[in-house]
Amino acid sequence: MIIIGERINGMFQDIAKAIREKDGSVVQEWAKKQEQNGARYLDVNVGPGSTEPVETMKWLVEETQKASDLPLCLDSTNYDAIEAGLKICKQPAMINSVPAEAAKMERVFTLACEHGSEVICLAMSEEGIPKDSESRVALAMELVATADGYGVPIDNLYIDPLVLPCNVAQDHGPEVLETLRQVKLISDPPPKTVVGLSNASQGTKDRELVNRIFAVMAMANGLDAAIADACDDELMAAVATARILLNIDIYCDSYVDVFKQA
Ligand code: THG
Repeated sequence: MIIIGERINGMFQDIAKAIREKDGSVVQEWAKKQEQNGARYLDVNVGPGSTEPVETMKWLVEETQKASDLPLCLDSTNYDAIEAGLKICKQPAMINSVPAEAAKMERVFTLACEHGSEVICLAMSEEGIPKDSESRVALAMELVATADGYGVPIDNLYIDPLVLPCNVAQDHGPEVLETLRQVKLISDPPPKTVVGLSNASQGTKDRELVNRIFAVMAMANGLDAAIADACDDELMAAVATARILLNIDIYCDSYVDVFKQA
């Protein structure tokens, strides 16, 4: 499983402050720190309630790219902000994200074709997030079929079954895991899968424990990527260990260090 570092997000107080004060050093530090700790992509999100999402996205992308060459995961529901970000990304990016809604799929899949982007596809529609795995998988199939119609290669698609906090939506947990399994059966080759890992633990007492346990459970069900806290060493060690136990990496005595350096 690859880690998409979650930390450059205006949801965090220090990033919100950096945005307000146009202090790029904070963004650059998080970019470097996450890369050093094993992140393979960096999520970039202007945060909720941004007054100028397009300008802020451009600024965050520029500051991030000053400090890291990792590909970016442009995280916004504002597609003008995504497009502005894509135009200045130095290498192909990931668009985060699109739900199964016709007008949004048209905009995002067209952008993805123009820019050679990967796309995170959300298992939700106008009606919201369904509970049962069958409905989530049906939405995933709709997204995959529609992307194909626009010419987006299946290798560029990540299905996100949508993780909700376990303290308020406990019954969704098994449905998310089952969706991860079933998505691998909908096409050959199948799309990849991704989750927003820290969602699982929002509002819970021992967040890091919830995150790392859910991470390895999801990996056992075929999870390919997670937007997660790359600076949580216990999480990164759990992921490295699960990769060994799932026979994804070859065992060596220092595999946790190797995972970070890879
Ligand atoms: N799927 C996709 N993209 C996503 C998500 C997803 N992007 C955003 C989010 N979910 C993943 N990123 C985060 C980032 C932070 C937190 C959770 C998920 C988080 N933040 C602290 C909180 O809410 O308690 C607040 C910050 C602070 O400590 O100041 O938990 O699911 N495709």
